[in-house]
Amino acid sequence: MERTYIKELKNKAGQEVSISGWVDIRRDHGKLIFIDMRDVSGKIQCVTSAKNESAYAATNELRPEWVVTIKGKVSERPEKMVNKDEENGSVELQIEEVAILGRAKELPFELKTEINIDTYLDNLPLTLRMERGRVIFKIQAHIIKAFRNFLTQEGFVEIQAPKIIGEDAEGGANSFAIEYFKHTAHLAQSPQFYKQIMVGVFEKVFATGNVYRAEKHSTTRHLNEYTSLDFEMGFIKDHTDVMAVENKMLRYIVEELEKNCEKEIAHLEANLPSVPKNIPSVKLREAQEILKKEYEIDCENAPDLEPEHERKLCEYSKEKLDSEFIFVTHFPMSKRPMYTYEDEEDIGYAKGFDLLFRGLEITTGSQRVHDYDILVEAIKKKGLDPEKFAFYLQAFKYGMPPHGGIGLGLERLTAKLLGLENVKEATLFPRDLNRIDTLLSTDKLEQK
Ligand code: AMO
Repeated sequence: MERTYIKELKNKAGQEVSISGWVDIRRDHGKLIFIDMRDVSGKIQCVTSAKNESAYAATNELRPEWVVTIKGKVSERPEKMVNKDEENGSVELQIEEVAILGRAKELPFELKTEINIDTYLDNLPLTLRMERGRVIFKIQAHIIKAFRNFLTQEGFVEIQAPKIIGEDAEGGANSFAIEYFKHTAHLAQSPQFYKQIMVGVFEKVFATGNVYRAEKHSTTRHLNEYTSLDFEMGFIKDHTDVMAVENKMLRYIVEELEKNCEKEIAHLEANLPSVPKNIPSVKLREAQEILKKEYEIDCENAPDLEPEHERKLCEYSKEKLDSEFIFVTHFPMSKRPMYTYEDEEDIGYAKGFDLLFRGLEITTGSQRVHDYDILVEAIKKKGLDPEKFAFYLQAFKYGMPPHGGIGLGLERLTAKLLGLENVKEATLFPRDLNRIDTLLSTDKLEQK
């Protein structure tokens, strides 16, 4: 008999079906055994009674997480047993035959139990099967899909940027060095150079891929490997064109989640934001004035925002500007990478921005320098050697349009959209200071 996906069962009362999946929960009630079965599409309650000897004996063997095929008849539940909260709450499956496809050892804990984050991370191959994990990563898949769809519709071409690079793209210290035959290479911190180079080919490009940061922070917002959603576009007037595309893209992503993930969002009790048509934007210096006036935080002349400042600015934006998003522009050039374009009308400050959402920076973007000579000078000004950037510089040597783009942290966006406290909850297999799947032994690290 052909397999029926569990979500179809509500329309199949009276029919014989065959379903396959995992035993989610088993409950014994006197002479009845109830098995909640789970597949990728949903859940269904299956039942057998001691009266059906062979079915009862086969069902009696089953334990949580065993993988089985069950044949049986779908029946309407009696009125008072209908569970309106469940998709298949009006039906159940009367078990006739059970075939075991895969057995599971005894679980270390019940999948319904509340567990702390370390236990959750130690047991990911199992804990990701819990409803919460399944829901979070299903929504995340929709975020990436919406990012792709939106940019494709806008005429951007998807590119794959390399993850092994020679020199560190951002010229910073936070890169992992790796052995590369007889050489030292680095893991990419961003697709920055390659997306810019590809503007010279396709004008508008985007990439979704893993990037690596050798940051020794152990916080709720830092990962050592994360997914960067990047786009880069040519022929812009200035950074505000880039901000406008990001604004429109965020509206699209939220709309798509509302359309496609209603149940999942409800399960997490998450509140999706409304993304304004025009996300408010302030210069860093204006932001600092606001922090002083409204919150008595004295940070004028600081080159960047501290996490507490980001939280307060978002609070302000929500209350006073009716937006959970706020752009902060014009950071000092000294704090921005060498490819950042300086504002001719505000010398010393960048035509670049951060986007803050619900208290956290989720994006950095800017207009880029596209003139070869100016870029060489900018590299030197940062104390870097243009020779080392010769490969990247070819793009500029041979003609580039004014362009700009963004990098958006997928995990930070997911966490903030869904109200998760830690970005690790929005990362399938998080890598941090102390963990690559399993906890790293400090002894081993020291021996190396
Ligand atoms: P930046 O370094 O600001 O900019 O990174 C862009 C966005 O990536 C996310 N992010 C992180 N997420 C989790 N863990 C981390 N350790 C981490 N570091 C950064 C944040 C951040 O806003 N090349 C530029 C982008 C550009 O200008 O196009 C860049 O990478 O959400």
